[in-house]
Amino acid sequence: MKIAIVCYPTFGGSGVVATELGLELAHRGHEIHFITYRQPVRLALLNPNVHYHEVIVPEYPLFHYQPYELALSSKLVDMVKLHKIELLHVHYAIPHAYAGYMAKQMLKSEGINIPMVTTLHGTDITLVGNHPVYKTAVTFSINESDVVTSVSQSLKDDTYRHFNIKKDIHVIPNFIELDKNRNEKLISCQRSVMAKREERIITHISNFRKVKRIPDIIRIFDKIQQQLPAKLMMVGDGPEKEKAEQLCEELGIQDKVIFFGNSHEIDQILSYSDLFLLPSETESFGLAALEAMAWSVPVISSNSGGLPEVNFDGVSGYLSNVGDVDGMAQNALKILTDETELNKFKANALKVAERFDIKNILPLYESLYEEAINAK
Ligand code: GMT
Repeated sequence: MKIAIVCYPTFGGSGVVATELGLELAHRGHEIHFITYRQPVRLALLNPNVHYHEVIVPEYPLFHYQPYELALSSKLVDMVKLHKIELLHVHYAIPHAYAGYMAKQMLKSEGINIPMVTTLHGTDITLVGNHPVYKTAVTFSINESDVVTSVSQSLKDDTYRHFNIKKDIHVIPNFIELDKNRNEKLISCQRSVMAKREERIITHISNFRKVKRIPDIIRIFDKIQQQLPAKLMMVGDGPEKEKAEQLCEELGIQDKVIFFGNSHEIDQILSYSDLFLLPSETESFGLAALEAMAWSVPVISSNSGGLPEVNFDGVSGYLSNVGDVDGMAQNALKILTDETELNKFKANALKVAERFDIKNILPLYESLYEEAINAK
């Protein structure tokens, strides 16, 4: 199949999922066209089936807001015609489903009928899309999609709860590539640079937005490090980062917390981590938690949104109510203080992650694509 993928090219989970999906589809022989405003961070172009088309939005001083949706829909129409693309797969409803709908309409006027699959990722429904300013257009573009998917059952329920959606929503969970090339030598050498042998390594990865409850992470770690030697790896960047650095100073733990900023070395960092923290206010899926589990790292998380669908309480880690810093710290210590317990949780984390192997999930997308193309 010839498929166009529209996504955010940043470090965010929706862009990562879209990129990994496109790469694996290309690997399986499909022709994939990424259409976005910058090359996605995880996009490797060295595959003859992978194409990247940049959406350029010229700056014009008359516009207070540059019209990205307009440029994107034009680009979609041009690329569909040029490359005979058969299907659009847009990730994150805002504004991609809206631009995709416009592209479909323009193509229709030229006699080209192209199906659009919209994948809902979370904040496009729970935080941003739900805002009255966007709600009407988001509802419209979801209802006008040919196929709608969501990354968890929880997100599907939220979508029906918050929007007047008449379409069936297919749940296709996020996935992970388990058989990545794992270079043992590099990994062991990096661990010794980051922490002493006896120190447990605790990690958090996100875009440091309010929804991630960054201060909770610092406070949970503070409680852990009072009981055992530990280091905290904070990976990513965003509005809450500075406040987090200040809190570390106030608590006197700044020498035990490393702020990496946005890093391309996620796999290396996870490979030597002992525990992952994700106490988010809400999380439609929690891809970062799954990435950690794929490196045999148990997860301490909140029990909100889709997290219970990924992190199994008492198996791959523990879940607590949002804001229960004491409970999360106690659960973390249960895992970290006993070597046998830690090893049990590590093995379980990997076992649970195996359920989300890309090899099991990708065919679900492929069969939806085929259905949509055949239904044209
Ligand atoms: O977590 C974020 O703020 C980024 C956001 C995104 O759209 O990139 O992530 C959302 O999509 C990910 C991939 O499907 C999910 O794993 C995240 O749970 C979801 N984030 C939220 O629901 C807050």
